[in-house]
Amino acid sequence: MPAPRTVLLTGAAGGLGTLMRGLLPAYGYELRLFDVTPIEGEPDAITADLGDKEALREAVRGVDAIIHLAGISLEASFDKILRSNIEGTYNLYEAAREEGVGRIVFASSNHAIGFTPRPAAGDALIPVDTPRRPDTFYGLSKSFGEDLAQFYWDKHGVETVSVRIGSCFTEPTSVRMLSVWMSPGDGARLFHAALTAPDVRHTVVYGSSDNTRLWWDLTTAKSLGYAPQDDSEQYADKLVAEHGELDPQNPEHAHIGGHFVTDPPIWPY
Ligand code: NAI
Ligand code: 15L
Repeated sequence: MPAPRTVLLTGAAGGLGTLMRGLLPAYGYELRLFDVTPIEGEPDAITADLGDKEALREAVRGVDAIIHLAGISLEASFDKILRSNIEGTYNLYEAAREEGVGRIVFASSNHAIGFTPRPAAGDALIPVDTPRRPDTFYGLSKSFGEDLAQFYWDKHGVETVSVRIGSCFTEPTSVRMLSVWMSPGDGARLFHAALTAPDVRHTVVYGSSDNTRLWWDLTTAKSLGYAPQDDSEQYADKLVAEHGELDPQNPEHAHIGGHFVTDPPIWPY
């Protein structure tokens, strides 16, 4: 596959989409933006829902690759998750297949494996082929997205890198995030690697910085050419002083998914 240049960024109005709109052009990408929420200052952005198959087909036409971030990013009723995340992701893959787009980077989530116990110090890191244990309907939709990606590779030859993102925000804001944080800079480095690595077929990777307190194995991400440069440890003293270390007896602290396991934040719309 030749190196992609024109990339459709779905979910471009969201938190991660906004960070990537700022960072990815430096890698030479020309971004086409898509979101149901209008984006101020971006008159060419496509404002449409993932349920609008015609709009999606037009949006993917002529792009070299897609970064698929759009969808409900927290817990919601099954009906809402079904419409935006499950049917919406299916609609996107169908549009890509119909228009001959060969590579998708899918924003999966750590919540696809949220009920996995977090490793204690000295335990092995969690591999990418650990059984999926979604912690929410949201996590279940990410698990579906990974299966959909595998199916579109096996059946139709559409390649995907499914990135099980930890927490991609400017700074980590909890002790859990010290383990799962992905700095925005490392996020852009990982998406760039996922867009350009040859022959990825369907590859699942964890999306985080190379944190001292890492819970999962970044080997597969690194095999795509990802070279993380950040580590959350610089924030550890402050966060541990504020909140204390994680308590293994507390179910919120004992699982990868953190508070999504016990009291997930609810999508507000
Ligand atoms: P966000 O909630 O800030 O952005 C999601 C965007 O998707 C919003 O702009 C929203 O308008 C759009 N959207 C929602 N439903 C849509 C629909 N039916 N049609 C078109 N657009 C729709 O979420 P964030 O944090 O930017 O995350 C982006 C993606 O990455 C999401 O898929 C999320 O599940 C995933 N992810 C993010 C993590 C993070 O740390 N930010 C961690 C793990 C996964
Ligand atoms: C996610 O999947 C969410 O989309 C994001 O908002 C964060 O909550 C993140 O996981 C996390 O686990 O911190």
